[in-house]
Amino acid sequence: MSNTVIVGAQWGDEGKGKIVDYLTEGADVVVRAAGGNNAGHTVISGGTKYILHLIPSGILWKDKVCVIGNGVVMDPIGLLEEMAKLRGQGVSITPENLLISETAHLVMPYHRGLDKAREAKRGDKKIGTTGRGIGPAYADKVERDGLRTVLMTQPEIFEEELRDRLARHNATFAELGVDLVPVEETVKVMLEAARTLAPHITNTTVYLHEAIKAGKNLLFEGAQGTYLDIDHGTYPFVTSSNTTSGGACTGSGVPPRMIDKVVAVGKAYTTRVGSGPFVTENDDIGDMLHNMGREFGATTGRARRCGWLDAVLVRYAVMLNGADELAITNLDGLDGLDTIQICTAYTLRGKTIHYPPSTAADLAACVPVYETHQGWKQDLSGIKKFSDLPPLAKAYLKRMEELTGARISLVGVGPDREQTLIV
Ligand code: 2SA
Ligand code: GDP
Ligand code: MG
Repeated sequence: MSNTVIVGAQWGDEGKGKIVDYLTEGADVVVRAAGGNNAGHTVISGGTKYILHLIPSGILWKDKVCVIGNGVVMDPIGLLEEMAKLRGQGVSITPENLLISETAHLVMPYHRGLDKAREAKRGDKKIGTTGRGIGPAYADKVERDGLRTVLMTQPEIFEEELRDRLARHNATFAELGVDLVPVEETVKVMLEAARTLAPHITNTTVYLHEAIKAGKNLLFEGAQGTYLDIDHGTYPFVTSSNTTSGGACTGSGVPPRMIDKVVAVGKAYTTRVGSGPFVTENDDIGDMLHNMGREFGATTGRARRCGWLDAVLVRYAVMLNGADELAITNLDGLDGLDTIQICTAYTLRGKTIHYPPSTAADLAACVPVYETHQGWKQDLSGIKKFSDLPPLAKAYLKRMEELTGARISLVGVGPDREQTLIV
C-alpha cells in the first residue's frame, strides 16, 4: 500500500493532470482535496484531449474510484457541465466511480457574482481570479455561512437554507449595485442538480479509510500550485485554499502518517496566470511558447505569463511540501533555444538570498541571479527513453536536481500520456 500526494511546485499548470493520469495506473483511488473548478487539468490520451476541472483525472481510467474531498468547493452546475462533456467524450461517470464528500462546500451563483464584482472594484490591484466564485465560497466556509453538499441529500432543508442565503446576498448585492441572483430560478436549478448529484454524495473520509485498510493505493491530485497557497503563496495574489501537501490531509480526512510519498510537479520553465510578482518573467519566452499554441489557461483560455526556471521557488516548494521526488514536464518547450537560463538565487536590497521572501512586495523587488546553460537544439517529443535524451538536456535536469535538492523521477517531453520518461 502506498499513498502519494501530487502537488504543483510553481504557480499551477505544471502538468499535474498529465502526471496524475500517468501515475493512476498504479493507484486505486484518486482524490481531489482542495480548490474547485478554477482548476484546469489537461490529459491527452490516444489523441483525445480531456480537461478536468473538479473531477479527478483518474476518471479517465476504468475501475478507478474518484473522490471529491471535503476541502474542495464544488459548483454543482459546473460539475454537471463537466460530467456531460466527459460523458460526450465516452467517459463513464457513475455514483460508484465518483464520490463527493458530504462536507465539501457548495459554490453558488452569488459567489461567482461576488468574485467578479470584487475583482472589478480592485482596479490595478486585481488578483486575476478565474471568476469561478472560489474566494467568496471559501470565505463563506470560514465565516461559517456556507452550504455543504450534504444538503443536496436533504431537499427541504437545502431549499430553506438556499432561500435564506439568496435573500441575504441579494440584499448586499442591492447595496453594491450588483445584479441580483434570480431566486426562483436558482432554487429550481439547484434542487434539480441536487437530485442528480445526491447519489454521489457520501462520507468520503470513511470511504478513504476503509480503502486504505483494504490495502488500496490513494493518489491525491493537487490543484493550483505552491505559490498560490493561501498561507505559503504570494499573498494576496493566491487562491483561497491550501494547495501545498498538507492540504491533501485536511481536505480529505486522511491523516499525515498515512501519506507515504509526495511528488512535486514542475515545468522546465515557469508560468503564472493572474497578477502578482514573477521574478524570472520573460516576454520572449512567452511569445515563443504562445506562438507554438502553448500556455493558455485550461479553464479561462487566458495567455499565461512565462519565464525562465526559478530554482529558488522550486527549492522552497520541495522543502515546504516535503517532496520526495520531482516530475518535470514540458522539457520540450525549451527545444529551440540556443541558451537557457536558470535563476539560482535572488538579490534583494543588495543581499543574496536563496529562499523567496515572505511578502509579494519583497518578491517583486528581487532581482534574479542567472546561470546560463547551452540549449540542446533538438526535438525531444519523439524520445521514448530517458537514456536517449541529449546530454545537454540531461545536464539541465541534473543541475535542477542539485539546485532544488530533489531527485527527478519523471520527465515530460510532450502532452500525451505516452510522452513521459521514467528516470
Ligand atoms: P481563483 O479563481 O480565486 O482561484 O484565482 C486566484 C489566483 O489563482 C490562480 N489560479 C490559477 N492559476 C493557474 N491555473 C489555474 N487553473 C486554470 C488553468 C487557469 C485558467 O489550468 O489554466 O484557465 O486561467 C488557476 N486557478 C486559479 C488565478 O490565476 C489567480 O492568480
Ligand atoms: P495542470 O493544471 O497542472 O494539470 O496543468 P494544465 O493542464 O493546466 O497545463 C499544462 C499544459 O501543459 C497542458 O496543456 C498539458 O497538455 C501540457 N503538458 C503537460 N506536460 C507536458 C509536456 O511534457 N510537454 C508538453 N509539450 N506539454 C505538456
Ligand atoms: Mg491547470
